[in-house]
Amino acid sequence: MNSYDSFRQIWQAIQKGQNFFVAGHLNPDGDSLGCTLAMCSLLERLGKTAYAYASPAIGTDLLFLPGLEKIHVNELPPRPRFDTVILLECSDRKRGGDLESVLQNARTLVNIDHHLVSDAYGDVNHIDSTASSTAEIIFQLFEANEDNLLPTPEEATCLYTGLVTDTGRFLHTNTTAEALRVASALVALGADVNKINQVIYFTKSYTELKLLGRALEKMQLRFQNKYSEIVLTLADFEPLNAVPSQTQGIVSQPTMIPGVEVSALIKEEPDKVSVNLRSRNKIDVSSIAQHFGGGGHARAAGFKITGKSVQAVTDELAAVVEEIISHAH
Ligand SMILES: [Mn+2]
Repeated sequence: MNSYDSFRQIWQAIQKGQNFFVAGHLNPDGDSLGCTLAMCSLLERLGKTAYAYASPAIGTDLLFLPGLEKIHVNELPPRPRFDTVILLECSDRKRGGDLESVLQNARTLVNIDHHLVSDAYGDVNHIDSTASSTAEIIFQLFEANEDNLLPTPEEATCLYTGLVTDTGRFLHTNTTAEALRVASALVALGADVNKINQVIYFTKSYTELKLLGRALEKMQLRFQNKYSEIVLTLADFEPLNAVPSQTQGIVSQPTMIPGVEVSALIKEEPDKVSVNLRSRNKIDVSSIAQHFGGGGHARAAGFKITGKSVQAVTDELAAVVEEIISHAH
């Protein structure tokens, strides 16, 4: 099915439904939240009702997003009966959390995603792994609409946030001509680029900067300096009163070192170990993440493990990375 067909099916699903449930993935990032908000705003403009959901929490750097107060954080509806459920950014039907009660009662399930390995679990699916972000796809969906509906300035701000965060401020290899074209169109439609840049990129707390310092201090290069490993334990977080979500951006730092192919940030959390992976250019880290039950993109991926020590996870990951690095040319 080409994208024209799936966009047409999505518009048909939007026209047919009245009550919508819209959600992105767990631990929502800028793309997930931006798309959820833009989609809800669009649905409301069309006279529909939309229940926006995110779980378990929203990062402080995303609280500026227009319409954020409409999101039900960690709060599922008491009577989960919706005509249509729109899942964004969810490579499988569990990525949004425990939504089975909502999904099973929905008449139509729409799945819109750009992840490399994504199940076509919806009644209507639009999966495009060439898209930089789901925000890029949502903008294309607008363009595929026959009534000349365009994003409002607020919706444009939400979608631009998805684009700028998923492309790492237009620095990652997914910064395609199409990504830039969509970004340009969103700016023309009134996306508040200055505010987005100020809040997301030019604001860091004292704690976050101290944590960055601690992380860089602990960075180790292994396997002919092709693998960078940073392990942050509870003993690193506690003295700073820091939480694992305050490590954003840290994992990308080591990939600036020439020769480093894979960077891993391994975080000990009270109930699990979570790992972020980045690749400089050759190695597909999503396949490494999948090995451990996680997922993501070729250049950015991650996974979480419960019931294992941080040392065990560190060792198992290193063994997998060593194997892959030794076979990469
Ligand atoms: Mn995304």
